[in-house]
Amino acid sequence: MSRAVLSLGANLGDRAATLAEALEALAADGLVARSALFETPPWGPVEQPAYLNAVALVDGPHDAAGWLARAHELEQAAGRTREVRWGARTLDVDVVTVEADGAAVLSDDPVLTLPHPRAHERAFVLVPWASVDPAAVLPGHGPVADLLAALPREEVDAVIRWEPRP
Ligand code: A4P
Ligand code: MG
Repeated sequence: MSRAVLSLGANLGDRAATLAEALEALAADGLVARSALFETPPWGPVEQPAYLNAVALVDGPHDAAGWLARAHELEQAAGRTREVRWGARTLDVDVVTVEADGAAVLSDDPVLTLPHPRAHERAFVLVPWASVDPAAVLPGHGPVADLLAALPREEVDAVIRWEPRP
C-alpha cells in the first residue's frame, strides 16, 4: 500500500476522452481525488499541440514500482507509441511522488526517479495538484503553493481550467 500523486497529460486524439478513461481506470487502484482538466501550453523543446493535464491522488495496493507499472499500462491502453522524448503523445502518466508508511519514497534510479525530477518547475503539474490538495508538499522542494508562487506568473496563468464545448 502507498499513496501517490500521478500527473496525466494528453495532446493527441480525443484528449478529454483519453484522460477520462485513464482516471476511470484508476478507480480500481484507490483513486482518492482527481483534478479538473486544464489546458496547458506544451513544455519543452518540441513543437507540438496544447496538452490537457490532470492530477490524480491515489492510495492503493501498489508500491512505487507498481504505480509506474500502472502508469505504463494506462499509456498502453491509450495506444501510446513512444517516438520523440518530450514529444506529442496520446497519454503520458508520470509518478510525481509516492508516500509509504508516512514517509516520502526517494529514488535517483533513472527507471523511476522520485519525486519526479521536473515536477517542481512545471505549472501543468503544480496547478492541478494544488487545486485538489492546497496543502500539498513536494518532498525536497517544499509546499506546492510556494513553488507556484516562485514560477513566472505567465506560466501559471497559462494553465487554464478546461471545459468541453457545449
Ligand atoms: N521515469 C523515471 N522516473 C519517472 C517518474 N517519476 N514517472 C522513466 C514516470 N516515468 C519515470 O518516460 C521516459 C522514462 O522515464 C520512462 O521509461 C520511465 O521509466 P517516457 O514517458 O517514456 O518519455 P517522455 O514522457 O517523453 O519523457 P519524460 O522525460 O518522462 O518526459 P516528461 O517529463 O514526462 O514530459 N507539456 C505540457 N503542457 N504537459 C505535459 O504533460 N509532458 C511532457 C513529457 C512534455 N511537455 C508537456 C507535457
Ligand atoms: Mg513521461
